[in-house]
Amino acid sequence: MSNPNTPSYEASNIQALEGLEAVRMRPGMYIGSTDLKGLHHLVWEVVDNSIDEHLAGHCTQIDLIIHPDNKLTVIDDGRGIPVGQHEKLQKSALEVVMTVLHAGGKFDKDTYKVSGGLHGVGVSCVNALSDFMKAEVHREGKIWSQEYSKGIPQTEVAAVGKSDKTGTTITFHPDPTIFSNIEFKYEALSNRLKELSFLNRGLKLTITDERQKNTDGTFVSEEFISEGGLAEFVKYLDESRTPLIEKPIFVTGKEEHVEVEVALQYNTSFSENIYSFVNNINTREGGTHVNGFKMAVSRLLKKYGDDNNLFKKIKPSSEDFREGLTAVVSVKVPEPQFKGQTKGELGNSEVTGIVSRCVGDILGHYLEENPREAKRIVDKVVLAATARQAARKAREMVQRKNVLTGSGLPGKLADCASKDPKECEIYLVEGDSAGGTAKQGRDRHFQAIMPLRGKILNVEKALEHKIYENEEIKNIFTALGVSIEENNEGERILNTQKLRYHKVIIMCDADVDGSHIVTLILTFFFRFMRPLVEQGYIYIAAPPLYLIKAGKKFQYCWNEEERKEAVARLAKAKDGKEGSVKIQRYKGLGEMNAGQLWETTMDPDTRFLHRVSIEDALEADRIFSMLMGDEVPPRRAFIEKNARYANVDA
Ligand code: 0RA
Repeated sequence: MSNPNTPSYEASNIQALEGLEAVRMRPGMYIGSTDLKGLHHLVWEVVDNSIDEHLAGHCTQIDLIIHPDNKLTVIDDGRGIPVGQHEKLQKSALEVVMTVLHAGGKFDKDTYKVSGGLHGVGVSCVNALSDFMKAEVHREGKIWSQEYSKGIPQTEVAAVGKSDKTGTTITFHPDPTIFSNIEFKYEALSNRLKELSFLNRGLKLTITDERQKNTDGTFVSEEFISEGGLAEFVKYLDESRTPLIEKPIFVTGKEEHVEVEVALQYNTSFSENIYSFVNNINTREGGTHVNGFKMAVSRLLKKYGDDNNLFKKIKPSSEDFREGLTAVVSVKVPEPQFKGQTKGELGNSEVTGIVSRCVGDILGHYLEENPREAKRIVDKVVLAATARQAARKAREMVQRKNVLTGSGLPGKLADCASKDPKECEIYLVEGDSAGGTAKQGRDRHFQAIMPLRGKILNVEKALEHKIYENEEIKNIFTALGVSIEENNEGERILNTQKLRYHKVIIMCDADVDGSHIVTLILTFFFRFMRPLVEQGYIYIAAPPLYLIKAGKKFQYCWNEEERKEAVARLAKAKDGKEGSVKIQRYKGLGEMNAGQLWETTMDPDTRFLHRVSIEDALEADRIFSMLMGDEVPPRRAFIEKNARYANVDA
């Protein structure tokens, strides 16, 4: 009889198969979704394993290659996945790591694993969702290789050559029967690699896209390596803002196996931007590490201001201490607990005190040793507190006025008949004339229209109380039924309980000006109504770019591909000549009549709506600051880089 605690070779195979089958049956449970996000999740799952090798001190470079056939390769120079016999399961450890769910982890305990978060399901999960995968390991003087399909080994683990290096190379092809789209997005991958380079100082990350060539014939590629780490990250985030102090303040520390790294900088703007990470994973909802950070900032700045008699009659709220603050808080926690709706919030309570102490120590010394900088920061806090008092008065004026004027809805709003927010939509339309067309075209039962003059929404340089005096902004607040309130700590909270529409749809022209207006409006939402973005209420409408006509037949097109296809098809149906097909390029919404606007852009059965993610809004905010901010060089670089998009209209 064999030991019942030791599964036989057969039994272990059955277990592995059942695990893989579970992943294929319910991929969403393991990787969140099977859309583009889920697809990219596969990549991060593999990359995370290589980053773990780096965190353990064994890997200096990770290369990512996108192949033309939608295969993707991740190469690292770590120790290589062990290839020896796995005692219990009686097969190569490589095969175990690649095919047994949750077996991918290291066998040593002192490394920081990302498990427990969104990632950390193991490379076997990626294997299960790939119709092809190959692992190549350089280890013990040899190259070892094994191939898989849908997680099932297609070959034995075999030595296929000699090597004097160590490392792991994983290549996979996502299973097209699982994913709706298997085309990797270069931008998404390269943005995250850049972020990872800041978070892992000294680690070299490269990306090569074999689908795209430069003019000199080489493949499009980038290389990221950050010597400055988080301080450089903060500089990058604040590229287009004016810094208040010369260099970011940098904090590192370690307590009870928790590693803390923080960089912070104050700028002359009025917004607060805190990015936080746990074991390299973005914690969008913050958590105990961010709380610890905020506590330390308030505590130290308050003490400094009090000791030096800088506050006089003003009593700053905790938010006032963070106006114009950009910070990155990164912690490494051995066993992170994630909470919240999207598991984007760190829960480990011991981390609050650890971060607060580390930041407090270093910030305290910094303020004592740099009195000029300290004064500048505290003066900014005083300004924030003063402005907040003015803003409160302005807000109260606006909100009181609404009560006095009955319904208080803006005159420009063409409201819908339904009063059930769940079914109601509001279109924020750029320009009065397009607004008029939308009013005629809409289904007035559930669609409300509010014309906007987007350019007036320029919120970059305005003081907060000025913002509430802006007619367009007041209209948006009252039409949506949301208000800003203060809690006991003086923090501003967006009250969305009376939100009147569950879809807020931004509709602008499909040209460069229109996309600037979208950026502007998104930036406004990001800064003043962020919860609406986070809760998924904000959408962007997609008007068509072309109308293709041939005789009585016509077709709307949303991109170049569709246009080409439609021209060819309609020409064929008519007389075979492309010349007899008429192509109308829609530049503005104004070029469509009410019926056309309804059928292409507003009819829920046929329209395309893009739901705005917090990442979209964040990027809009960055672009916006760059276009509107004080610093000219990044703006020029941005416009030059994006000139090719601008040409669409030329
Ligand atoms: C298990 C144990 C060890 C390393 C790895 C797995 C490992 C996994 C991946 C996945 C991608 N790259 C990787 N690199 C390493 C420790 C090996 C040792 O102790 O030598």
